[in-house]
Amino acid sequence: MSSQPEPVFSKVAERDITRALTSEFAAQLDGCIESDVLIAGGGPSGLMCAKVLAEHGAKVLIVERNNYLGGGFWLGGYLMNKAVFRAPSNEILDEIGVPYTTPSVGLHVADAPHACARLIAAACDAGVKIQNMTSVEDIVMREGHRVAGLVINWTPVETLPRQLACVDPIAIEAKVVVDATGHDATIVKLLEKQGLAEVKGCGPMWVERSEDLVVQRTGTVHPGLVVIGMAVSAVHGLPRMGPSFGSMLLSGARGAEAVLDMLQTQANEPALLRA
Ligand code: 48H
Repeated sequence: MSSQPEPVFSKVAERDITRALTSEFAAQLDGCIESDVLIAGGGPSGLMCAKVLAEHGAKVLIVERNNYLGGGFWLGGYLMNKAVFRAPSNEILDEIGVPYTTPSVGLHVADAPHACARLIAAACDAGVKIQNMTSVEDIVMREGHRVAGLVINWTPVETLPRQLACVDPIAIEAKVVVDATGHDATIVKLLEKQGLAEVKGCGPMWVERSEDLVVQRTGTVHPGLVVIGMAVSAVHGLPRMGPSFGSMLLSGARGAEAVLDMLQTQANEPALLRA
């Protein structure tokens, strides 16, 4: 008679798994109802911004409508899985441990999936929380028109016919909101609907000008709202840069500086948060 082999895995039943998931999920969502910073969009600019902010001790949540983070960073250019980084943005690749080649002075090429995976890991390691499969539907506004949070819903809800899925969203609050939704500039477009902002749309490609301009124009567009990454191009009508991703990383880092300044100002003048 053959004896049963020793089990490999710990003794866990289905109910244990379901309970573990629901309690961890509830705890995470509860912990994210109020954050220092909410970042809409988990592409390269949003991930970079979140990483820097979390490294400075801020409580950061990324709200991402896809089931994966990384946005357009996974593919690089033309489905070739390679992404270009112009100096000095390769210093960020060094910092997060992404190998790259240097075909000519100041021009660096990395495997996009490797760079993307490392950036996601760096953001998670820094303590950034992630709510994926979650779409931003609207913004929370306070008197004085300060952006004070995001209205979110499960992504599948927006893809179902209205008569099947009339699910009300929920709101989460933050001291500062960041629009990192890429070409869509979703959060600024929501302000545009209220007549409080304008989204001009990206201009034609001109890499040399666009990357500098994106970083230079990164910053506050409305009280409580910072715009980073490709959303900066869309808002200000800047030229695009194609598969050159350095400006997305540097814009994320510059946006983090703008957020930290805003958090500092609010800490010095707490009445701003109540306004
Ligand atoms: C939740 C949302 C919502 C929403 C969108 O497109 P991304 O990669 O954006 P960036 O700015 O970090 O990077 C841009 C880069 O990938 C790129 O496209 C470049 C450099 N193009 C150059 C050119 O010439 O075109 O990521 C945005 C993220 C995505 O993951 C979206 O799913 C997410 O935002 N998102 N998340 N709620 N309403 N809208």
